[in-house]
Amino acid sequence: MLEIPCWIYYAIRENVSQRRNVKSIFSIFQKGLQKTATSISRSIGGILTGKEAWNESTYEKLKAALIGADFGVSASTRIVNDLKDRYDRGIIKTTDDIMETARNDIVAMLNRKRIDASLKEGSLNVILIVGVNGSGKTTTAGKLAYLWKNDGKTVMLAACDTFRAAAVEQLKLWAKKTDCHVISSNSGADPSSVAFDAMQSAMAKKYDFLILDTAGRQHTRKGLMEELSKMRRVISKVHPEAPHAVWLTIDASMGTNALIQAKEFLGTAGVTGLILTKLDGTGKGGIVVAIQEEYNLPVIFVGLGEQPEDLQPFDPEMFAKALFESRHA
Ligand SMILES: Nc1nc2c(ncn2[C@@H]2O[C@H](COP(=O)(O)OP(=O)(O)OP(=O)(O)O)[C@@H](O)[C@H]2O)c(=O)[nH]1
Ligand SMILES: [Mg+2]
Repeated sequence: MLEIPCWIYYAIRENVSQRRNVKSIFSIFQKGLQKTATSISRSIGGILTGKEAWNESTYEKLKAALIGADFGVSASTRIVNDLKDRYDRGIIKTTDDIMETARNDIVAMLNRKRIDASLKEGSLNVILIVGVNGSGKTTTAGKLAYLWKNDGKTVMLAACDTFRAAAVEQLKLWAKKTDCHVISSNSGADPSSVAFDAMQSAMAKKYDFLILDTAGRQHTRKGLMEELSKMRRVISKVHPEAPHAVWLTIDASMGTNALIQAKEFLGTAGVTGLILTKLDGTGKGGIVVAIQEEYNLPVIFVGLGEQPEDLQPFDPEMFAKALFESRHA
């Protein structure tokens, strides 16, 4: 089973009891994944036209439909092989059966990945948010602050993107919206010095969470990637266990480029988990599966829309159910 740290679930389940329920969380997944779900149901729905027997062409079309939604060759092949096996054994025969099999296979694949649940309740958790330009780092930092504040936790934000003045203002807006303290400096300051100040302040004031927003950087820019390593070193000098998590935000519409980004950041920034953003804006949400299959990196959160509550802890069951609904029936 995927071991999501229990505090993440607490964060969301507590919210649930106060304001929402599992059904409405599922509706966020459903709405956010609508484009991918529609593209899947269109492409798979048209494959079985009559009562004819399934053949190689059926399987090729099924595989192409899955690859078209960015599930990746490996996951798509596994699902199609499973479909073939089940059809040959007479267990399945309809489009509904295809959807159900794919749904179950995907849940099984996603649940196979384990994560190091090293984040704790009752002490400071330092989260470093990294990623390429425009991938959703600042918005995600703000949405995480929103989520944890609603759970009654104390959250500090640190504007370590000192590259763009607008970035500090953007984070300050989130701090205001979520009623969180923000540490910032002048534009052009060393991001590591902002991180250092924020670390000292969050520790002294016994915050539950410190979320560090960083500047966007292309994974190909060596100097900027080394800047991240320096930040990590400075942070760990203040607290040997920090950062407790390094989360890479990836724009879900990036396709295979997302896989390349993940690889580079994994190497230099010590990424411990992924946040797939903007899933609502793409018909290729299968990338969530492809990226977990390719690297042993768990998807921790998914961005399913523009609203603060649209950042959700990743739930394989809800994800697969939202994608493989039998809408055509
Ligand atoms: N629809 C949608 N939009 C999102 C999501 N996450 C982020 N965005 C939008 O994506 C755009 C870029 O987000 P930012 O948070 O500024 O990205 P960033 O990585 O901080 O950008 P830089 O700091 O410039 O590297 C903004 O317009 C956000 O509103 C999401 O899950 N869904
Ligand atoms: Mg930003």
